[in-house]
Amino acid sequence: MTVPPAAGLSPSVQRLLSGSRWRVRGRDILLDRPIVMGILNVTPDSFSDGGRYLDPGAAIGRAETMLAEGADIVDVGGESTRPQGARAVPASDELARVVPVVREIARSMPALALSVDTMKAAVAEAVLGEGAHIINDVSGFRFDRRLAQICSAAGCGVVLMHSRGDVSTMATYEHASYGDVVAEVRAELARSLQVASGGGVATDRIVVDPGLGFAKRSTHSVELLARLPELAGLGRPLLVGASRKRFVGELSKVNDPAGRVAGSVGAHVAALLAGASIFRVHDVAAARQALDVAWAIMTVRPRATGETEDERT
Ligand code: HH2
Repeated sequence: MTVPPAAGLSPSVQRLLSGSRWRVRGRDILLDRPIVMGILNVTPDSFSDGGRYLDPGAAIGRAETMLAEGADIVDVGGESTRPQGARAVPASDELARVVPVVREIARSMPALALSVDTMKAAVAEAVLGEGAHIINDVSGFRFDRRLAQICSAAGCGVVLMHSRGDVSTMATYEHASYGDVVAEVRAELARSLQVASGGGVATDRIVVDPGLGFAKRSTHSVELLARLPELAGLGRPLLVGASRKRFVGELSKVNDPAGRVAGSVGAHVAALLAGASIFRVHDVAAARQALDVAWAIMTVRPRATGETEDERT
């Protein structure tokens, strides 16, 4: 008896298994299993881990731990967008924070794909020169149009995240009024995709992200997660950043971001079931374990009528 390998699997699993890959600089990231992106904030003021990894030695140690815990990508950020009182950081400060860390991770941890969370062309240029593979722009190419040309020239991977407003307001509710949040996020991400392709970025280098918590109330973030398959219509793999976010705290009634690990894992698994491929997380070991177990269960092919154990294997 022959049964096509994907028969009986859900559309989101079939999409994830359809041989898709994210082409980043110098390598392909195969999307045939959940991809874990570990967060490394080298900032004094990030909402959940601000100040912990500002020292380059501490940051490198954290990257080593995340690699050992199963991270595929590490995302280094030098500018916080936290909900209360985030301020734009001058490029010189951001560079001083991220460059030494990026340089050392690129040298000593080649197994990690290296992403840098920045909205500035000058920072992107510098870190790509140090060996970064991916630029993660939470403005979705809204702020600095030169980013698209720089990413195109470097052939790096790009994360286009949905947000509204500027650095000081993008994680607040100031711009959080929507008719249909999913339709509007989808349309605004489509504009970011146009800017990227206008700047020459190849489509297969781009992933999109609904930007949970960015100009979104908790109800918006939850609805986006529930209706994630509608964003798959943009034709690009989906990255989701639910980790320790305010909506997880509100749903679980946990104030301290560090106490939201289990709730975050619940959101990651729900996002995987809805078709997300890449998960930006603080707690790598917990995410890796949960996503791998969920994925193993999701990819068991249902038994065809009359099919025996021998025929299945
Ligand atoms: N969330 C944050 C920062 N960067 N990038 C992507 N692609 N998706 C996200 O959801 C996302 C992101 C905010 O979280 P964090 O880095 O922990 O905090 P802060 O902005 O305070 O540094």
